[in-house]
Amino acid sequence: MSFDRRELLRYGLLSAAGAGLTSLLGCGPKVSAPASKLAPVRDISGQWSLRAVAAEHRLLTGFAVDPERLKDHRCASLVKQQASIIVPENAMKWGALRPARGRFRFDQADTLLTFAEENHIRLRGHTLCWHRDLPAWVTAINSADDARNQLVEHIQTVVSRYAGRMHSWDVVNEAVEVKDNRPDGLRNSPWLQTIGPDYIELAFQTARMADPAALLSYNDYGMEDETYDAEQKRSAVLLLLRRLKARNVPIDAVGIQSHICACAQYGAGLQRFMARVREMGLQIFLSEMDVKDREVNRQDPRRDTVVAQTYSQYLNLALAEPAVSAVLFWGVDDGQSWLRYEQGSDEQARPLLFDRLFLPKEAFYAVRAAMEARSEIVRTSL
Ligand code: 9MR
Repeated sequence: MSFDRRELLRYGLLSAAGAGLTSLLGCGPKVSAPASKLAPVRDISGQWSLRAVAAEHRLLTGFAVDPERLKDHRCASLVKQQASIIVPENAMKWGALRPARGRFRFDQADTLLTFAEENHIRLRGHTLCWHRDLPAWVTAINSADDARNQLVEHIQTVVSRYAGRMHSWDVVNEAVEVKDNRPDGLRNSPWLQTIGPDYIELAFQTARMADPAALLSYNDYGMEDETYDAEQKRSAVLLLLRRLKARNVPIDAVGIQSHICACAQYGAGLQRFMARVREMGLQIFLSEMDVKDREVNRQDPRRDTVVAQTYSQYLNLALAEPAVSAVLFWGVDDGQSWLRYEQGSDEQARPLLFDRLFLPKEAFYAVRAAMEARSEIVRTSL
């Protein structure tokens, strides 16, 4: 019996998504595909790379990287082989770019753009306006005029420096926080406190003027699963997006961060949210994907299978949405993931597609298969 490439990959998906893993997690039922006897194609180069498979299915794909990581040639070669888009994990945040008022430091960001351009990889900027990673001189600002001037100067300077060379910019990041209890759903961030709710519009307008070619996105987390909190967050984000669209604010895309969890359920709530975003004429980026696997028993040899299955379930759902145009993972290899040193420091976390030795894990094959399975209807619409 012989199979063509697409069939093999599809069977690969099935084998990555083995049944009966929910008992491992001690949480609700997970949608599982039936197991198959056929293993996925193990070659990950050329036509079998993530970037090649993604391109066939109308997707860009890649990783968050920081320039320091690219000094490790194993990391750099893997990024060149697998990515059609990258995003700086930290190198374009205020903390990296702004050592002092009136001063900019572009060395790290420049290194990344040079690497991207030399290797025909698109670069996505992250992030122009966020409540975190702000230098002390910014959080000390207490007048509306000063805050406005600094925000505008920052966005003008940074965005125009790279104008015409960026795929997209996360203009505003994580501006919604339901728990802050405002009727508009906005986070009580330093920018909101000084400038007021219009800081969001100001940031987008300034970015568009500085680079009319880059796609401009709003990026946020906590909108993915089927919990009450996620539904509240989705409603608040939709409210913000509708307000921006009603005021003709230049926005092109929404980043759904997708820091997903092996113990959560994903379904209709996310599907509905993505459909509403598409109806507003916006693209969707799955912008910071990884899988938290803290709940999985550390000793269990099937831990990687659970992570792979979570990727499969989430991507099978999300990639059915035609507005999704890019999938980015928040790091290249497990050794450097933020989940190892932030959020309770799970040093054992195995959330990404490659292990510490840069070898592909089951998660890689599950993701590649989910991209390959993206239907013809999705690929030809939009
Ligand atoms: O992974 C990033 C970590 O290295 C930084 O210390 C942290 C603060 O700048 O930001 C992490 O990345 C965050 C991203 O910028 C926005 N979404 C959540 C990510 C994980 O916290």
